[in-house]
Amino acid sequence: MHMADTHLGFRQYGHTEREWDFDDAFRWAIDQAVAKQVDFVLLAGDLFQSGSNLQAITFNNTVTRLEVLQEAGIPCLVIEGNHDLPRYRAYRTRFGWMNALAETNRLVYLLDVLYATPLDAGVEPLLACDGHHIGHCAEPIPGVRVYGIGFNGAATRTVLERFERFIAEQPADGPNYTILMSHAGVDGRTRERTSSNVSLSGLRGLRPRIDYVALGHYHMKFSEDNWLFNPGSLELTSQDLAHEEPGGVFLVTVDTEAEPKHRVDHLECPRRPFVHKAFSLARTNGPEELYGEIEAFLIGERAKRDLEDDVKQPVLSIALVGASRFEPGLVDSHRIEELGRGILDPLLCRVSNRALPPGTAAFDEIEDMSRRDLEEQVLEGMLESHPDFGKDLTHWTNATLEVMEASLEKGTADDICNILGDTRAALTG
Ligand SMILES: [Mn+2]
Repeated sequence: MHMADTHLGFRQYGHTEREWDFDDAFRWAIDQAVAKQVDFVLLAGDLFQSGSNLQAITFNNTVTRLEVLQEAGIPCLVIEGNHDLPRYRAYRTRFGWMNALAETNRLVYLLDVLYATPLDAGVEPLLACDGHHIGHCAEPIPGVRVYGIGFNGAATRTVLERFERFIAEQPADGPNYTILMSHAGVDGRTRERTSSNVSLSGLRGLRPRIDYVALGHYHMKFSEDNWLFNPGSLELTSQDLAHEEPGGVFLVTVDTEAEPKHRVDHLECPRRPFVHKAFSLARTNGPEELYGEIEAFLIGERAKRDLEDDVKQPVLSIALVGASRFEPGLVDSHRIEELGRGILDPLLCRVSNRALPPGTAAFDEIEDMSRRDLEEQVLEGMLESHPDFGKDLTHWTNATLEVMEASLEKGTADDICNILGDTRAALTG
């Protein structure tokens, strides 16, 4: 089983229940591992939300969960993610939480091969398992070898290049199945492009020797070429990721005689539901109309919820966005919260009023708008202030949209003249 980014101890929105949600998710994953009788578990970093501010209860609960694996005889191999780093490291050692858990036999901690020893030709990697709980690689079952490379920040690329040279020098009659577990992002998976990312092309050199790349770091689920796998965070760590496929665990079945050597199934982690909706104030005439829209939306959501048997109350978040037609400060957020609580009975209800005063074009609030709505809003903003168009704003906005569409669809000049003529005729009667 391959999992990552459990972020234990994350008290999201300052809510204690959310902290237990992350614990529930971890317990679910461990129960799956035991129920499916997996040979071993890979935990690709970010076991904890905050290694620098780890609470005793989080550490204790984690130990309790890991002991379930231990009792079932399932080794758990781990690397250190950026969130796992302790506040201080003892001088010249890298002693952190993973060491602490490894020294008490709860985990097998894989240190970067490149750390302790300069990776020159002929270096023997230190093998963990069978009493040693810290090493550069481990063979949790015969014929399967797992290397670990934790979070390396800006050095990620260099470290992987060195690892590629190292692995190429290993004897060819090595293990039957080799896994590289690493905590790094992948280029192209989010809008950001950081130095701690890897690129698929940059990893190509590892392909002849590595059968499975077990990643963690990014919180959405993805895989590439049936070779590189990222399971996604178990619980939802950010509202921004709510539209992504939910994370969970990969169950990997290996048959080295077959081609390909593995079959990989993803199990989705049961999560607390999130209900999020952005309301644009650009097409609402006043607060009362807005409350009505929100109420209708919430009633619709409740109807959907009644059909599902979610045990957990949802997290509800309502955002007010767009360039408002009225003073956005007139909206009573408490009233919206009361509507939310009364209709959906959520765990918590977050209302954020990010709407802009009339006459401002709101370019930052476009995430939840369709292209058509956005274009309409921008055009309205431009035409509104013009003396010739402001009076019949809706007409001219629609006409402009039609002209845009006609030109995009390679309409002729005559088509465009006809649209303008029809608009004028409609206005002058
Ligand atoms: Mn993470």
